Amino acid sequence: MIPIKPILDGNKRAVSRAISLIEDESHYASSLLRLLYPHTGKAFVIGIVGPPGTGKSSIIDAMVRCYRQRGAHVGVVATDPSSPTSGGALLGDRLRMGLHSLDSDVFIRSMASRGQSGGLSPTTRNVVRVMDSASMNPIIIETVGAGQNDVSIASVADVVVVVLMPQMGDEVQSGKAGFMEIGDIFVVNKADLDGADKTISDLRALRSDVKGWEPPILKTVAIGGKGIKEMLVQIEDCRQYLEKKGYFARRRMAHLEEELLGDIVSHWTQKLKLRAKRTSRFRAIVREVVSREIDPWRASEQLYKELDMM
Ligand SMILES: Nc1nc2c(ncn2[C@@H]2O[C@H](COP(=O)(O)OP(=O)(O)O)[C@@H](O)[C@H]2O)c(=O)[nH]1
Ligand SMILES: [Mg+2]
Repeated sequence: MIPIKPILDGNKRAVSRAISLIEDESHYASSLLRLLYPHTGKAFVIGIVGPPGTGKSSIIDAMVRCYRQRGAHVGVVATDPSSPTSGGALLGDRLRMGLHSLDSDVFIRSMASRGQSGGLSPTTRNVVRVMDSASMNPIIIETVGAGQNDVSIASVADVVVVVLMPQMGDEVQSGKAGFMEIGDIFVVNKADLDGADKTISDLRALRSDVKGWEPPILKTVAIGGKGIKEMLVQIEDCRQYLEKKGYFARRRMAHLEEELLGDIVSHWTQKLKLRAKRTSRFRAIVREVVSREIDPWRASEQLYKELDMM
């Protein structure tokens, strides 16, 4: 049994070990999470999402600096640890270069990102929970994708900040990448480069105000920290707006619903696969499909009916 007290006390090594267990899907992980769960739900979770190279890690670096000045214990989960092709540096490296590594109240963890759309790994939620139980607050998550096929940042974070930059590809600016739907706040970073105003007006045309909240569009220059304080004010305003309207709690409830449904579906999928394979009819019908006696669609329909009655 793993003692939870050191984790709750915020011992970095204990937190780190707990996260490794979760990533390795160790059988200790679920019993540990059960014990930690009652101690979670306190942290404000901020999602920072955007294409590689837009400056998310640099923004987080500047955010951490601001939060540390206020004495907060900050947790960071980076699911885009390396994007060498786009010029994005390792977040860990970037932060290690700064003073944060000497700071015992900042905890940074990099994780492999999943899938082509760059969504979050299903374990990200639980990694956040460990940090939350260790009283880290806020917790910042960095990810490259809107996660159409994986867990979306919008189903883990309380508030989502989309980071773009000038001169970006049409695909992103036309909203096809799925960022427009999930952003509570839009940031055009690298505002020191040409074309920032063009990106802002493109965004303005695409932005949709969800339930009365008109997502603000801000300019930042992460290197040097310009605009970061204003961004934190907007994040706080957004949170207050959501809380006042009751949307904050509703979002969290929706996140849990999605998680539970996802779990049920994956359990059932496993169970049904095993069940289907065990039936003698399954082998027989596969042979019939192979010999063209029956088509795959009718075959699955028939099998489904039989399994449904079991
Ligand atoms: N000119 C300029 N470069 C920046 C700015 N912010 C970040 N960068 C650079 O852009 C590159 C990618 O930044 P990074 O934070 O790793 O991006 P990420 O992939 O979104 O995490 C790095 O070389 C940064 O130094 C900025 O505001 N202006
Ligand atoms: Mg990065």
